[in-house]
Amino acid sequence: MGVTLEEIFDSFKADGSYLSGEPYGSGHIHDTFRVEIAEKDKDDYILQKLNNKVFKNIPELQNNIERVTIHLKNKVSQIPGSDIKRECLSLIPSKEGKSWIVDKEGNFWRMYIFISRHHSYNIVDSADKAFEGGKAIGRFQAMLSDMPGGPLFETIPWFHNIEKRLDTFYLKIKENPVSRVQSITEEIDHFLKRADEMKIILSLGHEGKIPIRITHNDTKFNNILLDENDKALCVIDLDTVMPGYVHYDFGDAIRTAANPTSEDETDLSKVKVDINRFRDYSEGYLSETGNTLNDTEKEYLAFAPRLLTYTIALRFLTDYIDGDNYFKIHYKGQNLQRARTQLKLVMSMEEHYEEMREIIRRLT
Ligand code: ADP
Ligand code: GN1
Ligand code: MG
Repeated sequence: MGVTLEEIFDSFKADGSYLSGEPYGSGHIHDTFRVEIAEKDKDDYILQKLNNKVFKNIPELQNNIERVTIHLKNKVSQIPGSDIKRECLSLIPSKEGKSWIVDKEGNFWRMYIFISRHHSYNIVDSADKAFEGGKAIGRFQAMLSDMPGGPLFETIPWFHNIEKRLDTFYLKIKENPVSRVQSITEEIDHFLKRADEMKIILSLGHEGKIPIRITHNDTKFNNILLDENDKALCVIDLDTVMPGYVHYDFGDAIRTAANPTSEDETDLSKVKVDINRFRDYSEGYLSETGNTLNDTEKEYLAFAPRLLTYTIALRFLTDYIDGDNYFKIHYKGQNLQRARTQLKLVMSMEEHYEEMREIIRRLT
């Protein structure tokens, strides 16, 4: 890279001097680095080179995150004993007073305080972790429910809109830009067969039966940080916080919290919904939101994991057909593997659907 991490770091008003910087985390979108500070008593930082192919309007994106983090900080600071630097993301202003910079190569960067002593899990292996994850997302939605200042900017238009996602899928199949369609007809059929039933959440929205709220929209479990005792700490990755249905957050979190394997597990016999983890997450989530959700929202919670797992599987396969332009991949064919793994999870959720509905009924 022509610009060094240290130069980027120096463009922000940090407290402390740069010691080292290393790639960090397993996000699929940005390039994330942890910056270690020479002084041991000072906070480390997270530097992110923002993906502006995915997020086309960085100033509006950052404006959203400024609004959201200010509001969350206000809420958290009212809780006695709270730890403001670890329970919400803290953006660091640049020396020019903005919350991002553009480097001499035209790349956008932002910086946060590194949340110390956190645990981040790609796979959830205990009841308590799932429960705490549910609590974190429930509380996050509750805290944002009275954010002032009008609707947030839609950082990715139609992000979870399954009709639009299907339109793009059909278009890419037709274009077949890198000649991969021939080899995945079986997977394509699985998506086509389920396309109609996936539109139910959108229909409920159009009919006015479920409200638009402020949602996170990317509640993969590794975006929920737990503390050193594995208690809910902080929800991160705020790029897609915008108007949405609660089902989007609930469904995406279950997709990861209740799958005992990785997102691209190759042994499909291991990929299935873990009903216990589903129950634990639901309990945590409903302990924070049970009083605010309406009856229709509750009734369709159990369907949400099927929709979100299907949607994200569809996006992985679309990206595979397109030649892997969106999600970061670490080996050839990873997007196809992710799509297959997620499809298998959809099927398992279908098999266990009645049990999932019963669990939600009992909890509400
Ligand atoms: P992406 O959109 O690429 O997933 P994220 O914002 O989720 O980017 O960041 C990637 C990873 O970096 C996270 O999963 C988490 O492990 C880590 N991370 C991000 N922000 C922080 C922070 N403020 N403190 C500690 N770790 C962080
Ligand atoms: C991306 O940014 P990250 O890695 O937390 C993606 C999500 C997908 C997820 C699949 C902005 O999440 O929508 O569900 O990968 N984020 C964006 O793992 O597209
Ligand atoms: Mg992330």
